[in-house]
Amino acid sequence: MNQNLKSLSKLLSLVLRHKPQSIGIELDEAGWVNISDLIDALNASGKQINHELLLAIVYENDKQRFAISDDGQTIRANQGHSLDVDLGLAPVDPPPTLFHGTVAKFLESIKEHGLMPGSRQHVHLSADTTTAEIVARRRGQPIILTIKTKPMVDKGHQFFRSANGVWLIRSVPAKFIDFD
Ligand code: HQG
Repeated sequence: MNQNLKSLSKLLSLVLRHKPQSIGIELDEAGWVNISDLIDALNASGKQINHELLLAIVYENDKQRFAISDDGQTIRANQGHSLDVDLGLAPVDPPPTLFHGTVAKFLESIKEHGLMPGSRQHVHLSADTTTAEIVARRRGQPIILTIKTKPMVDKGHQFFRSANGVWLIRSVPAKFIDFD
């Protein structure tokens, strides 16, 4: 993906996950916005983008961060929202082990409070350690935490999987985290 597409993709993440008001649009309760309205608003705020470029950003995106509705009219972010949107995901049975990549400076707090979503709606987990490492490396030397999911499911915790394969959960109490 070239630099222009990358920076537009970052802007789309900002607008569709966190701050639609920054370009004067609103998302519906499930996080969708009309594609033409989005393009008009981006153009009005000085960003050069058209329908073709938007589709290129969506389909070439390394993490498939965005989804286009079946009728092709609307777009939303697949996960990562801080906005209170209802993605309409049904709870699914997780694999026995999931992973979370973090860094040393957060460990004490995670040991005390468990994994918390911070500004986002969910804690993000991954099914493989490689992905968890990539997530953690954004912040420094990766520390990979292992979460045994069965005891959590038994206690009624619900796991969701976003359209792009990220595991989402409201929180992970410390007792379910393997820190070794
Ligand atoms: C940490 C990117 C202190 C947590 C990535 C993490 C991912 C705590 C940070 C996606 C804590 C939150 C999400 C506690 C958790 N005390 N720190 N109790 N509980 N933390 O960015 O998982 O490129 O909200 O370990 O690739 O790092 O944007 O979550 O370090 O998939 O699509 O608090 O964002 O995807 O940070 O990353 P984030 P994350 P995109």
